[in-house]
Amino acid sequence: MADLKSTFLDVYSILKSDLLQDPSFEFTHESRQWLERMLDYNVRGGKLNRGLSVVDSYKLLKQGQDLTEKETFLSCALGWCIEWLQAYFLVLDDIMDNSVTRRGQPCWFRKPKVGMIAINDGILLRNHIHRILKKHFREMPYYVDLVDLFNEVEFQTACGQMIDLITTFDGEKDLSKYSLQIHRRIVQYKTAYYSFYLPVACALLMAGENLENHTDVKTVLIDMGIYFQVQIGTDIEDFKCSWLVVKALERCSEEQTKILYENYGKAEPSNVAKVKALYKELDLEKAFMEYEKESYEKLTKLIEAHQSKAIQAVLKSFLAKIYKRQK
Ligand code: DMA
Ligand code: MG
Ligand code: MG
Ligand code: MG
Repeated sequence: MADLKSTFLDVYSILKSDLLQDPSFEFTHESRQWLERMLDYNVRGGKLNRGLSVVDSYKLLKQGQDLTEKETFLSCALGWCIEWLQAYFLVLDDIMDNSVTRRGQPCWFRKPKVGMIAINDGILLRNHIHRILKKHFREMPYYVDLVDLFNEVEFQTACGQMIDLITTFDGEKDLSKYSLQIHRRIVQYKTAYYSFYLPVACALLMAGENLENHTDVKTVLIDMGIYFQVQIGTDIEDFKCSWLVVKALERCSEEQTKILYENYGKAEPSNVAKVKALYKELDLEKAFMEYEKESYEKLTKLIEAHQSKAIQAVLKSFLAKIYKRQK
């Protein structure tokens, strides 16, 4: 595993150096320096789970056969395209959410001399995905499908961001429009497509599969993405339509509903503390554990019904990773 990660990082260096020498632009020392710093900060700095899972999934599809050097390089490059996609969305998301930190560091737009230049950096990150695909995959029979896949998933993610943003800040704070259904829709579009479906879809294309024959795989992965997304973080302060708040709304008495309406979405620690105390009173932790157990069992059944053992292995490895992460 440590070995895979170092191979993966080596591929990053190659992709970065390609982009820093892109012949379509006349780089100066300054522009090259800016780009390198921007990429190292926003792309390389993540946990890399999504990117690495392309390589893992591709290996599982090859059923233990050793990957050639080229296959390793290409699967890492696709993994990096997902990391680039995520970096692009996060750089812009932090501006829109007015966030302060990301991965324990200041958000990119908060860095001195960056500010709103971060918007253009986001656009550049988006363009890099297609430059990487063109450079390394243009000759592959699955190139068109790959480009289409990235475009589709980007569109779905941007739509997820839209419904997240308009649900959260529609002029006023209105808890009455929050429901489990809206929560699921937001999470499905905003994160499940790019985090769960995209890595496996990339691996399937590399393995020569037609994605149209794998809609069942997509369904399971999107379900997984939805089931295991319970956001805690600063959801209370940010007035997010989270699983916890919709569950709380379901269980609240009239009195408790009043407390929730009065305190949800406020940054004051005393307001946040009241919401947390209410969650405790409503025993939401137990409700979540039950929900997690049920969804785990449901997903396991779905996976075991799949006709291909190799694909079962890919899906099970995803499930195992996510299930552990929540513990
Ligand atoms: C981030 O969503 C969205 C994408 C598409 C990467 P978010 O604002 O809920 O997440 P975070 O809490 O990480 O900013
Ligand atoms: Mg955010
Ligand atoms: Mg956001
Ligand atoms: Mg969040």
